[in-house]
Amino acid sequence: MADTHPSYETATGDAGETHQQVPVNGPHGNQRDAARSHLTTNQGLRISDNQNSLKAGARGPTLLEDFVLREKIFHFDHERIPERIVHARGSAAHGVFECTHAIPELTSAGLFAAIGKQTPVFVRFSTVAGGAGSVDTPRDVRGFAVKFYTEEGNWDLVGNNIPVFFIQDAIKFPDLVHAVKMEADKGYPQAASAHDTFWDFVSLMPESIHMVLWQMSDRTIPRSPRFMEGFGIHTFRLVNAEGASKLVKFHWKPVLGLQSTTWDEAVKIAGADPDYHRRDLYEAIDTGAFPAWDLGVQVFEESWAQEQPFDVLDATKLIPEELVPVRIIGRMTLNRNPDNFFAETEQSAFCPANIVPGIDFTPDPLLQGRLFSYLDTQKSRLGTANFHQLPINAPKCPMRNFQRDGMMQMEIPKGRANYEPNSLNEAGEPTGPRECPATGFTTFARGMLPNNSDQHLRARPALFADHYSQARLFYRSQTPVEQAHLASAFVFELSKVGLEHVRHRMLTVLGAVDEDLGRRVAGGLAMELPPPADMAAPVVEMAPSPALSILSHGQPPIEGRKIGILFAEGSSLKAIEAMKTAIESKGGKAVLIAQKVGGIPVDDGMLKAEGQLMGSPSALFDAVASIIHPDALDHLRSDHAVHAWFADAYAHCKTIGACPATLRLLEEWGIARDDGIASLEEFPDLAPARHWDREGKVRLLA
Ligand code: HDE
Repeated sequence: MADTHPSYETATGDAGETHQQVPVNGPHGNQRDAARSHLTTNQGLRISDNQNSLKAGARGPTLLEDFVLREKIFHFDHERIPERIVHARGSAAHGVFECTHAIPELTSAGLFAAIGKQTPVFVRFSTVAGGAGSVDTPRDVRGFAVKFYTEEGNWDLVGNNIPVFFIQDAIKFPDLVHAVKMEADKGYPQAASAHDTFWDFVSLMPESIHMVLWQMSDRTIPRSPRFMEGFGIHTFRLVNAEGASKLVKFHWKPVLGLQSTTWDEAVKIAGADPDYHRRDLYEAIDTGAFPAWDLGVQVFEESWAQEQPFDVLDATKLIPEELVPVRIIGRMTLNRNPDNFFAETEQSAFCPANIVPGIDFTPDPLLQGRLFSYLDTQKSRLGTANFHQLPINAPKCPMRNFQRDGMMQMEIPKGRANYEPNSLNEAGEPTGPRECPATGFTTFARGMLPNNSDQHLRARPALFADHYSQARLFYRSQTPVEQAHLASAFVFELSKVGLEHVRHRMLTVLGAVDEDLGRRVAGGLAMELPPPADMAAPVVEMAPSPALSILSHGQPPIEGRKIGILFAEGSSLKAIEAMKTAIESKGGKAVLIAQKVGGIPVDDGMLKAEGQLMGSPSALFDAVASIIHPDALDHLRSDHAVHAWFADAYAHCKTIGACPATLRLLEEWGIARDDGIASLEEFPDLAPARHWDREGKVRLLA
């Protein structure tokens, strides 16, 4: 009977066998829900049974005829596409960019034309080296790719969270990426630069050293994308409606401020929550705590650029903010999570060549290579030249041209006009679109930077030879705590390098950057500091730039930070609620943690935790508070997770808000009281300051 599937079919075996019951209709039996939409094949045919394949008898082989099964398995077999060759792991969000300071005198780009002008954006943050399934918190550069869906076409500002890059010329990019990815023979390490081939390569490429210093700084272990800066890196051009042009560098400044983890935290977070950044971004947006960034520009004249001791076309160099201030021109707010990770985040295709009138490229040889690479790789990743038609990539303004056909063409262009010029209008037919000399994109007639000649040479400009000045500037602009982190990061990474001569060579490079840095790293490796490496150009001393440091900006606010509150049996409900309110009234997020999540008796009823202690180590929080009853101490002190919670929070230099019973516990465990161990009353004001003076007491720093 077609309409009433029995849940079980009675199958009769050979004569003499007992009867067996064979499930034929799955766990839902013949449930029918008229309100539910119908499950269909890809051809729209309603499916009657999604639990059982079609067989020759209940115990017989599956029939080739079962097109429902074949279609389903076929599609599943092809669900994966190649992951990005770099920046494979990422997460993204939709949002809006709003112009807060119009700059029509600098650019004709419509999105900067008037205060209040809004442009939709899609932003993808990524790690670089690891595969799509790797963790969120390796030591790695982060991608910061923004697609602006402007009224004049899509503009992609495909940047990183570091303002400089490892190499000067695109021709070295495949070598760099091969060196940093898992080693070719071994297939490991995943998402890590701490191995022979990376350090072999960079120790032979002195142009990398400036970026390597940034990479060994806390910038590459960010607290989450919400607390990262972004940079367009290259020098671009702004062109106004009159055709006058200035040079520009783009900066994103997080409204919540810059914040990083410590290395030990990053390692622990990788185990406790491999999706830490992805989750952080998703949850912040989901709960209405929309992350935001200000877009700033450093604008300068070509004549100014020509007087500098560095070349603005060299992507291994930055322009200190103290030399050219960053002017804020707009704010980007991420306010909507993607509905579908694959369709949007995975299929998004960013490309530095996606540009709009009013913005143009420069001959930076790294940028020039990128202008080719992205479109090329996306054809191979997304399988067809028509990937621009995917909803996430399609411009929101009209898109019309004579490009036709190709695999997976989704549009149905009408008429015969698929070439230009044509005179089909004379036959009463549509002619199709026409070029627009007045409003269309025109490449800026390039200014003649002195190092920008018409000759075609395989050469680099003379100033590109200075690899050390800005690396030294970076190191000397850090606070002592950051310098110690940097040196310790080098020690960690180089300790993983098995090739003695590579370590030795790296020490010559570091000694050339700064003798103090070289000595610390050599000390950490128990090696002698060799003489500094030869330099292709002399070092130019530059005044320190505090803007390059994360910690010189003072105590971060509690807004947007996550605070863990530990409670146990008998804890004071009133005190917990008061703490939660104090944190949340300042814009922080309080998360209740206990040994069990289902509900624990507190002094005034039952309280449910939002996180179980074992799965919520203190590394996941910006600061921790603990509200416990003295009677719970016996039980808590025997739990290693409790000890680790406090010991890690202490070692990660976090503020600990402690009730008197917690103080007893800390004292027993030898966690000495200091300025960062606060009473419950002081805690909300002090969190999430870090107490870096502890660091030297808990770990060996280089
Ligand atoms: Fe990329 N880069 N890159 N890159 N890059 C890619 O494009 C490339 C560089 C950056 O979230 C690829 O679609 C070359 C600098 C981001 O989807 C590929 C060179 C900067 C993303 C590619 C560079 C970046 C990519 C891989 C040297 C910072 C992720 C997958 C000339 C300004 C975008 C893809 C996303 C992705 C090539 C250097 C940023 C292979 C050849 C410098 C944020 O096309």
